Amino acid sequence: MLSDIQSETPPENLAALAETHYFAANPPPKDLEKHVALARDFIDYHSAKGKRLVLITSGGTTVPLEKQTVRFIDNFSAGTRGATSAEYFLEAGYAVLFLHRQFSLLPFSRHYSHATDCFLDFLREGPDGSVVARDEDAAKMLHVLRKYRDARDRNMLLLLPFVSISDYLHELRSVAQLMRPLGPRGLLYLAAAVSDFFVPPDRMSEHKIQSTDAADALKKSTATSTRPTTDEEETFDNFDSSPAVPRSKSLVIDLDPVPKFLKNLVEGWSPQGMIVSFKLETNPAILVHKAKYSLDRYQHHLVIGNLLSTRKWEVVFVSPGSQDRWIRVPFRKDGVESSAPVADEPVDPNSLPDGEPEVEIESLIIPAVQDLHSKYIWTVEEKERGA
Ligand code: 9Z3
Repeated sequence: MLSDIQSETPPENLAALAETHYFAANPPPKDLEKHVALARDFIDYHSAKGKRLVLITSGGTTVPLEKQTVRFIDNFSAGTRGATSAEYFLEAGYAVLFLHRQFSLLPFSRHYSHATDCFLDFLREGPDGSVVARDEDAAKMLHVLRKYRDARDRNMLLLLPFVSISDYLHELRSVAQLMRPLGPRGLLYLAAAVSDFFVPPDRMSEHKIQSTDAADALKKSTATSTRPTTDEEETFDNFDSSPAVPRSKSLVIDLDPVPKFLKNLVEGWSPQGMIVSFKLETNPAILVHKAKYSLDRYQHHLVIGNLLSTRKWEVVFVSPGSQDRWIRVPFRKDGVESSAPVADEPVDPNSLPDGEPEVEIESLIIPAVQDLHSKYIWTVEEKERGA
């Protein structure tokens, strides 16, 4: 049992033990080897050129309830933060490895793929049966198209998908380890919404969990001779062994905590890269505290805190040895310019205008992260020069 081994293991080895156990017990995604080969080529290509490279994680991880998965628990995230950030990182000259939840928003296509921005709404029939952009949308579409083509043609963007929490962790570990040759020029920007709880494989049903007892009789009759024995008859319900309407079962799900691998990431998988994590909360009273707690516990470089209700309007940067720094998009409500919010308190969501901000907050976040990354590279290289 892992718990027996844990009680005899010094604390510094516990993270390594949890890692060995988790990755042995939870099978890798079937495309891991293919993804690793793609990631290796991409990273080596940019590393050889001395470029900066950012691994962005984006979208929510799922927690399957069955091995042949019909049902799963999901984490909130459309992938907006990750996909939008990717565009601004490309703009800033970074190569971008985009590890994202399958079918979540992607850089560039995000402008035309949301349910309210269906790409078909931007098109019209042209002459001779051709399809062209509508006149009013053409300029923006051309702008997005050019940036997209440029990123692809210069091999600046690699897209790798994941679905479940275990896919995500396998992919993250492999890619982070491949980033070592980049040294401090590697940046990990962890915006994915990662499940905290999961069903371990030894407790996971192989097949679809049944919601009624309708299949029970079949199991009994196929498992035995055609005529049930007295014992089997007794296992049937004593008031109605074959009800006309199958009875519904309630489902109680017992989830284990997902091991916290940020420590392993910081110390083992990517010891030289700069690591930025996001902290998502819904309660404004605990956001900064939780961000600081995370920084203290994992000893990485920056936590960007955000609240579900205001995440497109403001975030807070929490980093070691610095004042907390709120980054906000300017806004107007009812035609009035926002007065500067209290410096170190979350904005009241009721004071925000309806709809989307006029400025994407990632256009402010990425230059600020880039600035910290420059300082980080300088500090690491200075240390190496001194050593
Ligand atoms: C975030 O906090 C992201 O900013 C959002 C973005 C998920 C809110 P959208 O994709 O949403 O734009 O719709 N991501 C991190 C969430 C998370 O799971 N963080 C962990 C935690 O809070 C730490 S790694 O414990």
